[in-house]
Amino acid sequence: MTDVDESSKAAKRNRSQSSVAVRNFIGGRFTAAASGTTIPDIEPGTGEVMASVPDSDERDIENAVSAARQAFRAWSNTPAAERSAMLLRLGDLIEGNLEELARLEARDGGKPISLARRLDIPRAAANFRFFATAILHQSTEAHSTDGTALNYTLRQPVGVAGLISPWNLPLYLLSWKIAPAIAAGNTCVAKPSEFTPLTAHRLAELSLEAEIPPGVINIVHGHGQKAGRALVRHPDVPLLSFTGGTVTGAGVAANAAPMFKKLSLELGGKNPNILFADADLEEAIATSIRSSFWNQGEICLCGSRIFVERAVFDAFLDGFVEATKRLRVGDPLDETTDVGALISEAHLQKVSGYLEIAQKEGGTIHTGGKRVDRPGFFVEPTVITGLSCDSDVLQDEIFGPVVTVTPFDSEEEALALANGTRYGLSATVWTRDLRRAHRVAAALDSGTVWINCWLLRDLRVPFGGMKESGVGREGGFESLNFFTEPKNVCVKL
Ligand code: TXE
Repeated sequence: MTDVDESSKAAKRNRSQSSVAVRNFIGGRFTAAASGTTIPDIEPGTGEVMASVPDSDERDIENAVSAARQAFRAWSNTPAAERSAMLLRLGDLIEGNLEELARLEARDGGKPISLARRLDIPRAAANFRFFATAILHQSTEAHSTDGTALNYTLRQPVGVAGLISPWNLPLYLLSWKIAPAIAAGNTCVAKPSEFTPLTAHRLAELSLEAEIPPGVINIVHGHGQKAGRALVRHPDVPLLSFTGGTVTGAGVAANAAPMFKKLSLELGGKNPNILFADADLEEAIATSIRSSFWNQGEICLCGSRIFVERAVFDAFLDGFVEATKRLRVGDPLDETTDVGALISEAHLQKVSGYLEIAQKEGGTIHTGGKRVDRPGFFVEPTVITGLSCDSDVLQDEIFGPVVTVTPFDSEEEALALANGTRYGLSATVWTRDLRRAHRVAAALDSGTVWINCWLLRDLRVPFGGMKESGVGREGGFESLNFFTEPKNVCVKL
């Protein structure tokens, strides 16, 4: 028997578990939605229902906000060192349950289990540990005003934080919001994506084990248009952190605007990956395979527009297409899988629509280009050349395993092409020329620029996007600043 046979058998064993009934987590208790109804949670790798999700509405949001408000005073007055210890315990519990959480994430979101093990779950644990420590080092400023007054700044928690997270990196992005919010002394109501509720449900259980007091973390599941919208519009939620699509983000901003809520929006991207002729081609190809196809291309930081200097265009394309062909598309629970399933049938249809546009517009599809003929929502990793940069394929966030490769002749042209979208989240630049690396980094419309790497993250650095990729920054002290309100106190001497 081959290794592949063994791992697909193991994948089947991992799936033989009964379907999960997800509950809301409000004031430390698990409850059904007030409506009494549920939403089916479909497993992308099989297309079958694997769990039921509470179909929550404004009544559940009201209960959760009320529990969070009640918990706020005690929690915000808990010494930072005690809050920190609880967050560290939660980080340890995530790490201690890594295997189970990785399996849940792979089944629920369609991502390869190897990626959940390597990326999603360790980074979720790291988020709690990082903010547990960061809160102990947050400092504020003081100014003596010509000997006549002393000004100092208090950084106070805001109250109940509304946290809305997407399906592509479910626990990773949820913890990216919950950890700084509660570390800074806020309580929260989180609304995970209705497509991927399972690790959020498990996080709620782990938060009880970590002895985080009831009401500090509340989790309400359900549709964005119902539960999410009610959270955004709730008058007792003064701060919102949202990660999701640009169109949804615009709706969140519009709903929040009349109440002047503090807002952080992490939205879509259509990120350039620029390769100059002097780059290390082998390393650039290996990393570009990950930046193109990791998590099926469903990461807002994926580099879906590759621009290559003409002198090495053919060499890059040959190597890149060959490496793409070697990727194994398959069961997310299979240890040997490189590319799993897209999140839903609807999303697969959206991605397929762009493959049709590419064909209609005369693009050359070097590999991929089709749905994989098996149950679930699988699309072949696809490499396209020959499209105009005005094409929707190069302008819209496809959020699938689809990349374009386009030649350029000069640094100036590369910059114009890279900046020629409405997005500005991240960019990668490949070159050995130090001066050019810094020059291009400064000129890119992008919240993050990676030089000769991709997704190398340091939690201390600011993270967020320009243009339609979002508003505000999170990460490190940017997050702690966002989740606190600065108050100036002026004392006359
Ligand atoms: O995400 P939505 P969708 C992009 C990607 C994808 C597109 C649409 O291009 O194809 O967005 O994805 C909640 N008020 N990204 O529609 O709608 C929703 O329940 C309040 C990029 O699945 O943005 C979920 O919890 N909340 C992105 C969250 O918003 C609402 C990751 C995100 O869902 C709401 C995901 C409303 N009116 C998709 N409507 C990234 N930046 O990484 C929905 N929600």
